[in-house]
Amino acid sequence: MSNNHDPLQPHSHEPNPEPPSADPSFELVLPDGRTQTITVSDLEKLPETAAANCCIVSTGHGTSGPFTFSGVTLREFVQTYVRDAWSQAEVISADGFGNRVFAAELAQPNTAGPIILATRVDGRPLTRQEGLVRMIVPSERDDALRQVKWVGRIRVRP
Ligand SMILES: Nc1nc2c(c(=O)[nH]1)N[C@H]1C(S)=C(S)[C@@H](COP(=O)(O)O)O[C@H]1N2
Ligand SMILES: [Mo]
Repeated sequence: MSNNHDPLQPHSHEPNPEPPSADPSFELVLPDGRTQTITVSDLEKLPETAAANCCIVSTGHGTSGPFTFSGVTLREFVQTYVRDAWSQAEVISADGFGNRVFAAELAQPNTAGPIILATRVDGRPLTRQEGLVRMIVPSERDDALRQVKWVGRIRVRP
């Protein structure tokens, strides 16, 4: 994927199998522009929520799952770190793949399960290759365009 491609715009369905780096830490950009590094152990200090029956539906590559992913909900994560009012979070990987989540989506959790920052799958730690830290959107059933592997930056917009 080219470097000048906007990661939040629609992209090809060709999933990248290789992590862009070895370190699963990511950058949090707060609404006032300050930044902070978030590690896997920071996430593991927050309440853990499981989302069962999650499938990764890849166009042209078949479906994998169902999996039970677990980690902190994106809602609790943002509530822990962000004090200011916010409207949306851009969840972006260093390989140029990303997705936007609106605050309103988190306020009304989908019956399929909440959006989580997954650190575990089926009760064991997620490997870096598998996407650690991976955003999981259980309501997305016909594509995997929101299932962002290797979260590298979460920018929370005012
Ligand atoms: N960072 C990142 N996340 C990504 C992608 C990618 O290329 N990079 N591809 C997406 C697409 S199109 C698919 S189908 C799934 C593939 O997930 P899998 O590798 O677990 O099968 O990851 C999604 N998340
Ligand atoms: Mo895909």
